[in-house]
Amino acid sequence: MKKLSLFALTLALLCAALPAGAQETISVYNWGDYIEPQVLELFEQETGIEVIYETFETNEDMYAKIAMGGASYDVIIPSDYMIERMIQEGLLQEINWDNVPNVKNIDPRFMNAAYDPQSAYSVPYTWGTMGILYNESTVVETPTSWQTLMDPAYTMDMLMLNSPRDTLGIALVMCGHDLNSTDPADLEDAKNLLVEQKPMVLAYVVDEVKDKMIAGEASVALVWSGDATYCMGENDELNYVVPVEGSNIFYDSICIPYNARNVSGAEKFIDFLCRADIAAMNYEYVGYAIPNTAAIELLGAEEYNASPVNNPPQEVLDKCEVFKYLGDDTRIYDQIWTEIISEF
Ligand code: SPD
Repeated sequence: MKKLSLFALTLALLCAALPAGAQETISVYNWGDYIEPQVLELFEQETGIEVIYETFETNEDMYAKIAMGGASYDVIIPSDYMIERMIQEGLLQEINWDNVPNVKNIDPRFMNAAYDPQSAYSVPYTWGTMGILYNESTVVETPTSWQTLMDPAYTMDMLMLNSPRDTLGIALVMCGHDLNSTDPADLEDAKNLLVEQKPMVLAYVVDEVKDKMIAGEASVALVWSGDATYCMGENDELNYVVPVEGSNIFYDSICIPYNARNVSGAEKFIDFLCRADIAAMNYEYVGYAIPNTAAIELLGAEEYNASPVNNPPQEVLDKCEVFKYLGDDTRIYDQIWTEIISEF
């Protein structure tokens, strides 16, 4: 009897500690400026699940936080090479496709990519290229080559990306090397080029590039194509080119980390993002090309594909390469980047 009342008391105390009707939540960790805020509101209204939303600036920042294990997120949106790394390191969990029926809207050409060959861990969200965003009214001549970013005419008039893999990758291409090179001599060339370029750089930025280019604070900038689309929509004098030497093509995809707390909520959110109307609304806000065929139909495929930023010519795509995870050599990239950026 005594035992029973002790049990009843413990139960009562436990129940009192649990908030009645506790709010279901999911935590989402995404790039800055990478979702239409209304999408979050609509999801909350439709599902009753509250979204706790945090942003990061680079794949490397996001990775560090998750790999250290200090943070738990239900949904993250890394890029290709980082997904490859996180799969290898056991930092992602497989997606149960039965719970993501809207994956049917994703163009099959974007599935089973090299970074996730079985499409077990990721759902394509956006994609794009890297290139030069330039102001037609202030450039000396229309850029066609990456060498524009070494032109002293743009001293303190150019913006570079504060993102190690992106900027070093393009520096490798500028030196005539492969953008996935791990050859120490190639990387030394890339480093020397960035050191030489540094006195000409007004700032190393990520999302701030948009306000600065729209406001005419610089003539040229190394950007991701979606940000170019956004800026070109705000300022008619801006244009975008993927230089002739070739570039990076990237894919950002939605994943569930190994230590997610609300997997079923995460799947609901992923499915919501794959819905045609939601993906279309999101595209109109963020500006990045989307792999969602049903959303492109809704937006009007003809108009969507008329943009060479969304739909680059085949000869441009042929010269673009995806970043790969480089294993231990990633450390050399990190070291070089720290040396470059720390003195700025
Ligand atoms: N506003 C941030 C957009 C992020 C785009 N991702 C680019 C990934 C390049 N590897």
